[in-house]
Amino acid sequence: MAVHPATDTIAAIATAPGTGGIGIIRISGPEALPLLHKLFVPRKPRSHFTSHTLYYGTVANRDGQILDEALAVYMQAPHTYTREDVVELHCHGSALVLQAILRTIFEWGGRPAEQGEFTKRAFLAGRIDLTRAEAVLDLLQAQTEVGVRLAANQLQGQLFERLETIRRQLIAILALLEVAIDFPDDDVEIFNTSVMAIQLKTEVIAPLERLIALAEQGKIIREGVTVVIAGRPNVGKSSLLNALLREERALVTPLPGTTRDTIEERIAIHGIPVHLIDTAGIRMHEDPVEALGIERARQKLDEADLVLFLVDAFAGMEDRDRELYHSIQEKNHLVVVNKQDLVTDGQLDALAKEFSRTEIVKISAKEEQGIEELQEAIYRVIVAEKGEISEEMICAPNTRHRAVLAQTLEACRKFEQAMVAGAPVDLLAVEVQSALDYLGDITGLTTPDDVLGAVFSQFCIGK
Ligand SMILES: Nc1nc2c(ncn2[C@@H]2O[C@H](COP(=O)(O)OP(=O)(O)OP(=O)(O)O)[C@@H](O)[C@H]2O)c(=O)[nH]1
Ligand SMILES: [Mg+2]
Repeated sequence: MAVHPATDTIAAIATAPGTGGIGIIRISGPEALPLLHKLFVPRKPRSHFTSHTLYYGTVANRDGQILDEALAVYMQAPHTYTREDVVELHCHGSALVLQAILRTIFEWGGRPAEQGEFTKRAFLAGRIDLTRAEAVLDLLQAQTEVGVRLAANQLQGQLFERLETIRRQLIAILALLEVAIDFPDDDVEIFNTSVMAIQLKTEVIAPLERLIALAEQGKIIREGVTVVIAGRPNVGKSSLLNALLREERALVTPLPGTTRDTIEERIAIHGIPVHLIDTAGIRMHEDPVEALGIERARQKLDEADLVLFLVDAFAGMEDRDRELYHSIQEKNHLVVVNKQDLVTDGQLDALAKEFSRTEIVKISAKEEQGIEELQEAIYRVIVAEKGEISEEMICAPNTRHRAVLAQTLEACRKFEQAMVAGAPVDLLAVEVQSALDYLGDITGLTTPDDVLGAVFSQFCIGK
């Protein structure tokens, strides 16, 4: 990719919004060092800043008014995140102070960084490929530890390596085809269709299919699953939500109809982000507010990847339970019998007979019994549905990659068909070239600007 060094200097607050212990302002571009001289007064006066060294001093505005104490570091290109000159000011965390410093930088000629612009510059300078740039984004957004590992691996380029291997194979095939185009009358057979077909299948099509399957599985690590707790009023849904969260998040009372709206929280089960939803107990009701809550509960049931159908062991199965159970039976579900602390084993067994065909999990949300077993059961159902979490998934492609991989695969299949049909070599070469173009979209080697814009606009400012 052609590299045009940026002529302007960008700046932004690089730390998360809000008041923290420290706040970091990052400046990148040709004016970074001159800006440092204008803004920052080191405690020991000096005319020169050594690269990658931390200096203590004060930051002042254009009138010389001191805004904050800070640590400053100048990092000389190209050994920086953006490969440009970079300056970082580590200030106190106050948002007001950081804003004031930033304003001063803009007055001195810097300009506000756009979302993801630092990472975009790193990409444009050729320091990282697009899969790595996206990994930075994933790292920032990762919801669980496994998600962090997935992004970190992508950052190290594991996905990039796998794509490169496929790309090199396609280039080798294209090279052969081009020789055949250049020497049409040669007696020697330059390429053998059946050999090439096998090579295409094993070295290109199969790995592409594998990556697409991985992207499907990786989705659960990136996006997680939705688990909805459902049941009639008072069975202990909110108590279960609290037990799974290990905090008193939802109101719990002995009165039926306590939860009137859905409550959504996130937990992680073996690295899978679980979007947990407590719902209003479903029953016929005149109260318009509760009726709305029940309507919403039904909507959430439709979106659920898994429904936890909760039954009260003490009250036993009533017609209302059976009705609700009937309506969710087609969905992925687990029967959870709550309040086991209030009944004997004999009563539990009798209740279990109602669900002779499904596994049931017995818990006491109030006494926090059986919660771990329930988590294991949830994990088993998710994995049965979505596939095991494997080490390989750690370099799973994201949704954008998946779409492009599918296009690449389609182009390869077209090439395969054309080859089998005995199409002329120049036509074959066109198909291979289009597969290569698609693949380039993923790593950014030939990515059009609009794709780049879409990728980098998801970043926060300062990254
Ligand atoms: N003994 C016992 N009581 C429980 C258990 N789980 C919940 N309860 C009690 O059952 C009552 C209802 O609990 P909630 O968690 O509010 O029930 P809910 O299903 O969310 O009720 P709605 O929001 O009204 O639909 C409360 O008094 C809880 O303390 C349990 O495992 N054992
Ligand atoms: Mg409730």
